[in-house]
Amino acid sequence: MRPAASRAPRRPPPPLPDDSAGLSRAAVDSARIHGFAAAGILASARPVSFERYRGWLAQGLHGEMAYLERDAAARSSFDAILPFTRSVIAVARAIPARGPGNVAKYARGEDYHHVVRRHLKAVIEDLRPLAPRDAHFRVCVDTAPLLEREIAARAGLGFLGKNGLLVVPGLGSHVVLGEILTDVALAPTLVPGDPGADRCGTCTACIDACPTAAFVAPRVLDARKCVAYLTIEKRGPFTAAEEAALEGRLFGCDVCQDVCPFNEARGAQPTGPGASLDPAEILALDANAFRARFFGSAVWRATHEGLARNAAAALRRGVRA
Ligand code: B12
Repeated sequence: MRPAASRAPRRPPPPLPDDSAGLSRAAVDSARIHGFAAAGILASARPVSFERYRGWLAQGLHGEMAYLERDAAARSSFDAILPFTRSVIAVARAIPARGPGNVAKYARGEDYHHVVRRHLKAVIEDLRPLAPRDAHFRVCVDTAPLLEREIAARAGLGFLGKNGLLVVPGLGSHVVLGEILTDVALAPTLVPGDPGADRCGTCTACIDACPTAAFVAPRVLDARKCVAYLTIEKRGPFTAAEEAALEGRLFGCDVCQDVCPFNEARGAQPTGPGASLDPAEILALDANAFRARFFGSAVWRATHEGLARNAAAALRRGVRA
């Protein structure tokens, strides 16, 4: 996850389009055609959760994820990514929420960064002929310094559950997010109600089920305890307590989503390909074999050493694939 420095030159934005509402509709329709489950438009505005983000960092809840500190300031304005950003097209793509396994669902199959990027580029191609000639577009998926869940909620894609994740009504939280920043003025999606409102009521299933009690409060995650952080982002050896908490998981964790009633809509699904890795096989991979197997998969992020460490921890607990 590298901070994305702005590459676009600082030149004046294009003239306002004649029909910003029509362009917005075209963007949302195109996103649907290209397989996104939800899409909406946010008019460029200062993020509302930037101070919250800074507070989270100040408490050290991000652990070793130094990149979140390095490019923190860039999250206070879209212009750090694309000068004169006027609108953000926000999308959510459903991930196949298939069955249990020791690999988190979002990481099974082709790397979602590639999938979302490819389809957002297709959306841009659809929009270019309709947009002013000098328009700029910039695709972002996960790695840019953006507060993606805030953008999605404010663009009307859904709301934030107590597990901190964006829930798309009728679909649930098993989605990944992406954005197109543009200097074209698009009509924003009208969002009924407060996008930050708590829609979970008295339910605390995610907080109660977290295997490491990683939620400090509803929507506030101590990433240092989260199994996703431990298995993907943390470098170096585990403590005994961390190792015990993994319960054989090799990459990421879905517990706070699997227990969420908003995810029941998609029902139980049979386990699909890539759900589990055999820890013994993983331990036997050398660096070249790791590359051959995981380059182009989200699992690559864990690194060869990290995944081998996770596999060794699973084997010590007697967990097989
Ligand atoms: C760092 C990171 C992690 C870290 C820290 C997680 C975290 N909760 O912050 C770790 C490695 C632990 C992690 C784990 C996971 N991650 Co992650 N992660 C990110 C990343 C890169 C940055 C998140 C961040 O800024 N955190 C900072 C803190 C301050 O966030 P926060 O306290 O939750 O507050 C945010 C929101 O709650 C919201 N908010 C809070 N209050 C309010 C109020 C209002 C009014 C509004 C509008 C918004 C709002 O805004 C805040 C800032 O964004 C994003 C991509 C991105 N660029 O945004 C993906 C992202 C959040 N991760 C994602 C995924 C899929 C996961 C996992 C499910 C993967 C897995 N299965 O193992 C787990 C889920 C763990 C969890 N319950 O959070 C998806 C989430 C999709 C969704 N449905 O929301 C994202 C958006 C990536 C993507 N492009 O799809 N992740």
